[in-house]
Amino acid sequence: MKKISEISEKIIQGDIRAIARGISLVENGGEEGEELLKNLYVEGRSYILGITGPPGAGKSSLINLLIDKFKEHFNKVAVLAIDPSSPFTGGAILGDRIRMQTHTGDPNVYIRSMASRGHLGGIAGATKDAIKVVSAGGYDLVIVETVGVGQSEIDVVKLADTTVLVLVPGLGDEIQAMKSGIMEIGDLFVINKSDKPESEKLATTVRWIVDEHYKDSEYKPPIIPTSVYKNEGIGDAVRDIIKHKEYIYRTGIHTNKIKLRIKDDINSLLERKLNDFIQKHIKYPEKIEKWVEQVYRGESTPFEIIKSIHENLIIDVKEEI
Ligand SMILES: Nc1nc2c(ncn2[C@@H]2O[C@H](COP(=O)(O)OP(=O)(O)OP(=O)(O)O)[C@@H](O)[C@H]2O)c(=O)[nH]1
Ligand SMILES: [Mg+2]
Repeated sequence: MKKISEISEKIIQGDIRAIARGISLVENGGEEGEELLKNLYVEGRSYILGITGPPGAGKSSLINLLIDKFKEHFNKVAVLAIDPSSPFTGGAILGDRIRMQTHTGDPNVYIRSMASRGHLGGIAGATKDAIKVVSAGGYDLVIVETVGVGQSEIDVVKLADTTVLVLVPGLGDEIQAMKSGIMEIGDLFVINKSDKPESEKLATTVRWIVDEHYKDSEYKPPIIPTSVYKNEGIGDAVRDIIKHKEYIYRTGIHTNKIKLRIKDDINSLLERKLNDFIQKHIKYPEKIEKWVEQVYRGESTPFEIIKSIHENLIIDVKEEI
């Protein structure tokens, strides 16, 4: 296998195969992935667009059309389609490939389906690392597609600079559920399949909820009707996405987002390193079973065990950091 330093070098040069390899390495969440990220750490270099919404809303079909328009604003576009490996969204990976295949063969468009595999940080952790790989590879726009509205999707949404929530007519109760919270994650609301008759009613409902929710704020999310079938509204969506981008850059929101991500990177790395240290130095794998037995037999409690570990640990810090 190629050395990690060689793969890193090639990723930075924009080599597609190295980028694909790099994403697989970080998906696996092992030491090689960490080594790679050490070589290519970047934050804030690419603009990250999250596209989320219920299954079958037309997210992939929309992205396929958006990419063409985005080429006027960005040099290279990467799409990471997140597959939460849930049985409810079966076939998503194949569907995404087919729906976005217009761009196969275009060296400036990279489309990849993501899985979490062994990553400790779950799908959000794997996505976060994959964003760094494509970012280091020179993709100045990274689009992250996620399905649904569960916690893991919300975690993924937090990685984005701008989030588009795609809704479609016929959701019924889902809109009710969205009133409480989900509405907060959309910086823009796209009402797709507006070729369908009920779509206007949905747009009105969403407008009402958004107006209520954002009545005191400077930024009010736009509501954009689109139809992939009729190729309508795509230009409007791109225009409003770029407007949001400009808004967050102008107001310092973007800077804050980046600093938060950096803080998160430091914290999770520190946590992992401390955990590794503990596992290594207190012979954790050998002792854990013994401790479990002690607690099970009522001879100790988790608190007492931690106390005795703590009393026996001598951590020497060379200097104030
Ligand atoms: N009528 C109509 N159908 C659409 C439109 N956009 C997409 N579709 C159809 O909706 C279906 C789902 O489209 P996808 O693009 O795969 O939707 P998705 O949100 O990416 O789906 P998942 O990734 O599986 O959640 C496909 O059959 C599309 O052809 C639209 O504007 N109007
Ligand atoms: Mg899709």
